[in-house]
Amino acid sequence: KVLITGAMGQIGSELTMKLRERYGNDNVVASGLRREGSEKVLESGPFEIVDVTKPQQIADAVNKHKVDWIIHLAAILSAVGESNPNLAWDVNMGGLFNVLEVARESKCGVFTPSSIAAFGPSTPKDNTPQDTLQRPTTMYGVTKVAGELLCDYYYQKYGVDTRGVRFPGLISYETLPGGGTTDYAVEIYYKAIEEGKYTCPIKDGTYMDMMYMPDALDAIVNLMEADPAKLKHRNAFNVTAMSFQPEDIYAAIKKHMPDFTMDYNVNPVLQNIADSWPNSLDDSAAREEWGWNPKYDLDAMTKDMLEKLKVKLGKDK
Ligand code: VAH
Repeated sequence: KVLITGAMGQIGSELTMKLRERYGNDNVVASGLRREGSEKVLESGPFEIVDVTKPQQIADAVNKHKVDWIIHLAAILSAVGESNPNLAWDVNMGGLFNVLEVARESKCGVFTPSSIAAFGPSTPKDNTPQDTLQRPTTMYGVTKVAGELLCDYYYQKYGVDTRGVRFPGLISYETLPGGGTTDYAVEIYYKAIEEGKYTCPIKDGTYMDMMYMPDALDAIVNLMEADPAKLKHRNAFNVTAMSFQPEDIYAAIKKHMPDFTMDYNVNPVLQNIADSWPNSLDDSAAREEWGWNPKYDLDAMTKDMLEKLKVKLGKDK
């Protein structure tokens, strides 16, 4: 049985539906701060109110449903984290610590994602290695590196089966991202359809790793189901599907919508964060140890995103 924290978020709302299809509705317990958000999640299986900063609420959900895997997605993302670093520390570090403690006591496995944000300006930027220098300069990044180390600690010291990937920016059409630095790559599709123009907050030439949500969900399932004997790494596998700059995603959309226009109004806070992150990751460890193999590149993602968003926004007529 699986408990998903942050199940109403950008990843959680889609992962819940995928896992319910795969493992059965009643075997996947969704949870969040409030009984609000994706109707599909609320109607298709069990839901619990869980604030991850309150350990008893995690323990109650785990005990009530006899959970043996916790997929911990509740987090404050990079941009929101810079405007509220204390909250980011409390939720990201406090929440993860609470989840790991409950997992230790209840003998659960834990999957929790790290991020390309776990790297900083002194990390090699191109083809960033799996094992390298990690001196992030955002509170979100600090919580991600510390989270990776804490998950390793709980595996080595207590035998908790902890696993995780370093996600790049994730792009999807179901649920908006929750205040990250890569959100522009989601917003641009909405604006292209709704307004035919977009003002980009990230400077052209700023490369960041990105991934379409279907590949991200496959990464979580494939790592969770991987043979643990094959895992040389445990947490924080580098995974990526593409790396692009604003001009590239603009051009990919323009192939389908020739009248689409884009200009720039750089947001210094977002630009600062983006500049501190890698340009492209080396994800060979994930490919070797558990068969990571993304399916969507920029053109395939753009074609699917525009098709699905036009339906969602009622512009497919
Ligand atoms: C963010 N979308 O921008 C998240 C993610 C790599 C980016 O961690 O904060």
